[in-house]
Amino acid sequence: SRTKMGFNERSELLETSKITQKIFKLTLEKKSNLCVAVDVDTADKLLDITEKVGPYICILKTHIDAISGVTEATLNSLKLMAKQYNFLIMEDRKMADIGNTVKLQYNKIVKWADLVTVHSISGGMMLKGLQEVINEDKDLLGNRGVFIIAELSCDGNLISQQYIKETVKISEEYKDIVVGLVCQSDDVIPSPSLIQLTPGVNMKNSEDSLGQKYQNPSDVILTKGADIAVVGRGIVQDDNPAEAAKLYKEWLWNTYIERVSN
Ligand code: 5FU
Repeated sequence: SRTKMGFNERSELLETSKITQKIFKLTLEKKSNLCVAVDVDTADKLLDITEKVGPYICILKTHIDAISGVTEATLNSLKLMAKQYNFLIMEDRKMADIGNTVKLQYNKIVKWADLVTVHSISGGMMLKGLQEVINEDKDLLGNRGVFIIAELSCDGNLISQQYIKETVKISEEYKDIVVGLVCQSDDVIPSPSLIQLTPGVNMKNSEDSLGQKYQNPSDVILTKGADIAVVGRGIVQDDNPAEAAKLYKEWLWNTYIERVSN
């Protein structure tokens, strides 16, 4: 099964896309399957936290529209740090509109973010819009990828079993750009060539006051099937974000090793 296979083996599968291979390779090089959600409110904090957690992460996840003061220079600094510390940048935009609109939005994001998230609500044509943006530029081919939201971590969300099934189908139709699914359980992703990204991870809390549900690093990797775990406030709001990132990184990676070695 997918969860028993190592990232190395999965990266060598014929159906694994170039950009997915790049992610697998990066996790193995850094021994990190930690994605940090830098949910802060200013550009200065964004760069400050990124500098601190950079050495420990495979992906840095942003909600750039929630951060004030972000300029071209901010995005350039972010890209430089991504190079320096060897991580990918993902804009958690959760695009959800018709193909043409999504294409316009993605034209901006594609310049600085390696990865982007989308909702499948509008169906496959939206993915086609993204594919067109990527195919227009030779340098982007194989260097840009999409995570599709199949499940949400929050209480009371409206996603149904049927919606999840249809979402998986779409992900398989656009395998050249879809690197994986954002989901909460190990039975959503059928193919070892796709990555399970799972948010809602925290060692100290089990929920927040607005419906977020947390699991600890062991559970999320061992029983919920996450390949890469997303941690936000557990790291960003810690007194020492670098130490916290290191702790989460080691716990998550050791659990992944445990999962694939028995
Ligand atoms: F798709 C999802 C989801 O189902 N749950 C999430 O929490 C995305 N997220 C994001 O992960 C959310 O928008 C935050 O950026 C992050 C979780 O942050 P936390 O501080 O660890 O709760």
